[in-house]
Formats: sequence, structure tokens, C-alpha cells
Amino acid sequence: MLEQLEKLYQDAMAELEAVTSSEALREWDSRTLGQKGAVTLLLRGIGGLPKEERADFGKRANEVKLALAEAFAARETLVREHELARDLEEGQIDVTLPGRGRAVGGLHPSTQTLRELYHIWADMGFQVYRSRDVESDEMNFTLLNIPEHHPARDMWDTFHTTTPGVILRTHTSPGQVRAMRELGGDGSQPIRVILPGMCYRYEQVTTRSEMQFHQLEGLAIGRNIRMSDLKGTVTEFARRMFGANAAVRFRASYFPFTEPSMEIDVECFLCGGSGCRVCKYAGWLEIAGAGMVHPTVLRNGGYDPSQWSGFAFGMGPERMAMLKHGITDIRYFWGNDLRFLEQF
Ligand code: FA5
Repeated sequence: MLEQLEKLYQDAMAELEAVTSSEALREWDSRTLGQKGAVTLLLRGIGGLPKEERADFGKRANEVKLALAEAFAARETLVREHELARDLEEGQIDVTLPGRGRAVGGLHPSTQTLRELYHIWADMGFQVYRSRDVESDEMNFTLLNIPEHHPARDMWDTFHTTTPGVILRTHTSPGQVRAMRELGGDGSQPIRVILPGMCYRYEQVTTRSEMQFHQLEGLAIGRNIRMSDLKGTVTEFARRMFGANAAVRFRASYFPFTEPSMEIDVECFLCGGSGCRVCKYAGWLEIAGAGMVHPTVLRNGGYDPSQWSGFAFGMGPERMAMLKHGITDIRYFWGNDLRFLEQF
């Protein structure tokens, strides 16, 4: 058995010399020194030796075991170092390679335009008032001086819900009455607010008209507000939005909730008024509807029209963004095409 032990020792040492990977090292360990390894099995046979030989064999066996364990530890260190060096060599990073850009999200062009508008109107003393998207028929029409069955309702093609009298707002103007009732102190306080939000119309989608789009309503109520205030305010707004030289034009129009009513045009800043594709060769671009708040609407908001007056306007942020960036089709806004959105 002693001879067997010596042979095992020699063989195991030779095998260990040839080991070059962690995997082979583990395999050697379990085969030689593990619980079912060759050394352990040989040691178990010690009981079969004559008594006088047992002590010598046991001593030598322990020496062999220790020597093998030490050789294993030394080899393990060597193999690890070797493998680490190899990994470093193979996994080397070339710091001169160009970096890979990380795609970051951006704000939607409508959001950007709205924020620009908030900024301008805030500087001019207007606070944001939020009104609801799902409205009552009464707020959207009746209280804005558009009674049931009145032909003026045809100006707004409406989405109705399954609940009678509940609709998706067709414009932000119903917020006028809500703001007057909430902020007006029963008709005793002046108001200066903007009301941004999404509007919905059941209409033919074209390059300039969507079924859903933003509006930004403006409302100013005071004791002495006149048409000149509306004109001055909107002209100042246009200068801040479109540049110091932006020319503004007021055209007579009709809205049931304002009297008098008007449409507001800005001189096309793409062609400078000479006419181009964007302004349809008119030289002017419509940006809003506006007017002096109708006495009936003032009354519905809780104000006495003999003491109070006000102006209101409703502008379309998408249309303004189209003008500013030369966007030719409004359908790009909600088309979710990243090639369009990433340009902003
Ligand atoms: C109105 O909706 C009135 N409520 C505006 C108003 C407010 C007048 C206060 C007087 C006082 P109009 O339907 O013209 O008016 O819409 C106003 C603006 O919303 C338009 O100038 C346009 O910029 C935008 N707009 C209207 N319809 C669409 C549409 N289908 N798609 C995109 N923008 C639209």
C-alpha cells in the first residue's frame, strides 16, 4: 500500500503540473483530495494493514496529503493569475473608439409651444386656470349664449358621450364661466387668466384641422376693460411670440359669446407678407378668435354687465407651432412618428 501511495503521489503531482484552467483545477481537487478522492479512499484502507505497518503508513499518508494540498494551493494561485492576465488582455477597452450616444426623450412640440405661451402670458400677468375636458352641454354652449337648437351650435361639431348632456369640450371657452364663478367672488373681483387644454371636434381631419387639438383661452374681467385693451394685449403678445416687428390684424367676425367679435391674424413671418405656401398666399395667418365678453356670459359668470366688462380670446397652439416651424401638416403632431418629434 505504501508503494501505491507513492505512485499516487507521483501521478497526482504530474497531473497537477499539467493543469492550466480553474475548471481542470477543480476537477483535480475533487478526484485527488475530495471526499471520494484517491487519497481519501487509500486512507480508508488503513484498517486492512497489519498493525505494525499502520503507523508508518498513516504518517506518510498525511505527509502526502499535506504536500498535495500545498501544491494545489500554489498551482491555484498561478492559474488564477494567468487567467486574470488573459481576461485583461482580451477584454481590453479601446478608449479611442467613438462613444455610442444615448437616446434621450424630449418635450412634444405642442408642450414646448404651450410652455412658451405660459411664459409670455405669465409675464403679462395672466395666471393658468385649468378647466375640464369632459364638459356639460350647458357650459360648452348654453351659458355661452348658444341656446339649444340654436344654429350657432353647428360651428362646433361635437363628440357626445353616452350620458345625455355630457360632451367632450369643443373649445376652452366653457372654462370662462367656470373661472368667473370660481375666481370672481360673486362678481366682485377682477380676473386675468389663461385656460390651456385639449379640445375635441368631430370634424374632417385635414392638413390644418385635427379631431383633437389644444387651445389656449384668455380671459380678462375688470371695471373698465375696453376693446383697445384687447388689441394692445394681443399685439404685445404677438410681438413677444413672433418677433418685435410682427404685424397684427383684426378682422370682424362672429362668436355668440363675444360682442363685438374678431379673428386675429399675424403677418406671415415666413414670407414677410408677400405670400407663400404656408399662408396660402394671403400674407396673413390666423392665430385666434377673440372679442369683448358678451353681457349674457358676464351675467352667467356672476358679474353685473353694467359695472364690469372683459375681453376673451382663444388661440390654437398647434397652428402657431406650424407657423413658427414651417410644419405643413397638423397630423404630424399626434402621428407618433419619431422622425418628426425628434426634430424639436
Ligand atoms: C373658438 O373655438 C372660440 N372658442 C375662440 C374664442 C374664444 C373666440 C374666446 C372668442 C372669445 P375657433 O373655432 O375659431 O374659435 O378656434 C379657435 C382656434 O383654435 C383657431 O384659431 C385655431 O387656431 C384652433 N383650432 C380650431 N379648430 C381646430 C382644429 N380642428 N385643429 C386645430 N386647431 C384648431
